[in-house]
Amino acid sequence: MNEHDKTRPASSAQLAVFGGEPRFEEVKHVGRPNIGDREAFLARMRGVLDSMWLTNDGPLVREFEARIADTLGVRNCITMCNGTVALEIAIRALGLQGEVIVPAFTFVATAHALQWQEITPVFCDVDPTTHVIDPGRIERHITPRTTGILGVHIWGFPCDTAALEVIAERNDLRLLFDAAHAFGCLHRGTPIGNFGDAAVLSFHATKFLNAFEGGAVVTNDDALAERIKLMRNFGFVDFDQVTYLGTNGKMAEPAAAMGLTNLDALDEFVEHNRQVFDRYRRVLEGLPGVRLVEPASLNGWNYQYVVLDVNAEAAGLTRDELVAVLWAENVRARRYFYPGVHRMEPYRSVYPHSHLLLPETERLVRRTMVLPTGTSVSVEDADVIGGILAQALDGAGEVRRALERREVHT
Ligand code: T4K
Repeated sequence: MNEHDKTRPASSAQLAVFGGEPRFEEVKHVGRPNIGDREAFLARMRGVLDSMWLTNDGPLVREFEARIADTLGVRNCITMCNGTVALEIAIRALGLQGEVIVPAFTFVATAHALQWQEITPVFCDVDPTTHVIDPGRIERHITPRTTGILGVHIWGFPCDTAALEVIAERNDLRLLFDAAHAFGCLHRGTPIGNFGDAAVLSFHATKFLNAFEGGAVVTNDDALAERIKLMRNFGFVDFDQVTYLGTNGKMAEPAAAMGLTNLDALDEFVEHNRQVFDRYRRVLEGLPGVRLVEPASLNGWNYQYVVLDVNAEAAGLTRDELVAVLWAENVRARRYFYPGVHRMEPYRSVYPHSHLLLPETERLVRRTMVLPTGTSVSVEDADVIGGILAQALDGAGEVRRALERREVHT
């Protein structure tokens, strides 16, 4: 009996799309939080309550910032209430205005953080292999209004930072990275967070390292870090003195307590993710039209996203059909980042033709899906999920007809 035989339903007729019972009683999600030692978290929270210091640059926030900076080997870490506000503040502190070049194959927050400040996101296509912004296509988008490049280390896959730094330098542009997915990832041996002018992290519940909600800007530029600190706290330098336009981007102590607790468990999280990924890789190997997308180097990756590329012609089923098969089994695979930010409002109405310059993005948003991983997904779950996919591909024609009958929508 090989790996596939052990894990798939005995026949495709048992798949839930044909009326069988879902393979999972409890729904399997993409993005269930990784949670460290509960007792350690509760002890920290008791300390917070006892001290009555709940927010505003509290001791746990400071400790969290020092630990993040130390982990990444970066001079400054300024935590925030979430990754989106961290992006907004970093963009403003860098003096970005006019137009900024950014990929459309990303979570919508990347572009919104610009548009929110009336800066135009100019969408640039991505590399079909690495899924990150294609440096070869950036310069054609530069106009006299361009002030920066905002690269996204999507899935924790590093951007081509060297090429982007050259382009930024040559054109006198600022270079910011959205590293929401990339905490704990290395690029050529250097922790992500050390490239460009600054990088933004997210500690949202669904991220590799979560603080319930949270984010941070990390930078080796001390002057920039000072500006960001002021902007995060309304521009206050002292009790009654405001020297800068600011907002409220502060992280509160409970978030830092969660962040610190999860930092302590980081090695366990990455090891768990790695084992789940390895099992997916084994089960999916050789299946027609389905490929696990990997970074150029697995060394120094956090394995937080299990990304599949579906070639519908070779698979006999489309990405959407495979997602529907999984949802019927209570596996909430996601179509990240469908339909592409350029096809979301307000960008779709303002730039109705932007897709013409984004052929690779258009292709990826139709082919890419993300499978559950993280500490709430076991290696055995990965076996079962891979087995469901194998079974569906085995009976592709019947599965398609069953889906048409069920009119399953995802
Ligand atoms: N840049 C990039 C590249 C990003 O991906 C993100 C966020 C940002 C910037 C902005 O950072 P933040 O401002 O969020 O810090 C989720 C997250 O809400 C979002 O943080 C994340 N990217 C994005 C990739 O995914 P949704 O709407 O797709 O997922 P959501 O919130 O429905 O959660 C997914 C699943 O996770 C749920 O179905 C169940 C599970 N879940 C979720 C939460 C919140 C839990 O089990 N427990 C939970 O507490 O956006």
